[in-house]
Amino acid sequence: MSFSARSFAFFAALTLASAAACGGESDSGGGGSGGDAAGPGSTSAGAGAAGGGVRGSGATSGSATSGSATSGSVTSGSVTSGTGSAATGTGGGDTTTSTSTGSTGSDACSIFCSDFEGGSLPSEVQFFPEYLRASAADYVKLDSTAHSGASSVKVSGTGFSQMLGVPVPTTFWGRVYLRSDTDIQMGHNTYVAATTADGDPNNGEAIRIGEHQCQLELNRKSDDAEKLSNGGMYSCTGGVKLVANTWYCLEFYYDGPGREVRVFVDDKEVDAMHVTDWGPYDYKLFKFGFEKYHGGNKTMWYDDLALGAGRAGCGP
Ligand SMILES: [Ca+2]
Repeated sequence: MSFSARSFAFFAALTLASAAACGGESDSGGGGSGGDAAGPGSTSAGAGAAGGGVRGSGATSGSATSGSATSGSVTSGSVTSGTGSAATGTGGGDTTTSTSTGSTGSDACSIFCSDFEGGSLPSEVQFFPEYLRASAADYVKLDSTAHSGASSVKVSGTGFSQMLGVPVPTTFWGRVYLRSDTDIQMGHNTYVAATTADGDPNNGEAIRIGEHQCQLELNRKSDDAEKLSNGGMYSCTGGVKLVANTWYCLEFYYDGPGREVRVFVDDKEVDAMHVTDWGPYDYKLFKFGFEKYHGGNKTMWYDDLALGAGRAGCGP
């Protein structure tokens, strides 16, 4: 569908419920759509995106909780909801101190932190969808365009879904620095998400933070409910806009049982994306990368990821 035709469709949908804005998310080329398309087969094989692991440690010494994630698989059972102590873990290969960016507190890394400086993707991070895991390197790799240090995660968003997942408890805070090679798009796509399922983009519920109508937006997979950062107008007017080749500090709070999601950009809360009635959900996995429903390809970089029971903040 051409840009103009799609635009017309959007405006035609304007008078309908906002939930219809994505039209079922079914016009994305050959790559599937909206998290609802079946992938080309599914196998459990694949070596995984993880190499020698970098296990992030908290910014403070704290009492360590033993991380039990092992290379090649990530067990959700190994993740604790955080007790205020820093997780240092024993999985993976070389252990390096993780992010020291900003005011990362003792519980901001209680789930997982990484500055992606370890020379390979941390072993706790796995590529999804699983049926493409064997070719994960085509989509995700470390890159020298970094927010901290010399390395970040580069995501080549050329397919329907190319995401990295980290197991999380059902309530968590997150902080990640992100940038992309394009201005925020009019088409609908996802940057990060929390999901109740196993990581397959077609399974379970997913509460996604991404782009639509040239602005940041919050979107629910099951019914396409959407919160645009401009307060709901389906136009490119207003809202939070991320421009090309610029690092942004994205923070998010997912409270599954409490049915709440909060989003912050560069320390400022995006009030229009605050929901208190989405759920209850039993989140199991946090994902970051790029998932494409409408619109063009996009290359994205992620650095200084912090997932924990407490808020990391953006810091200096
Ligand atoms: Ca880094």
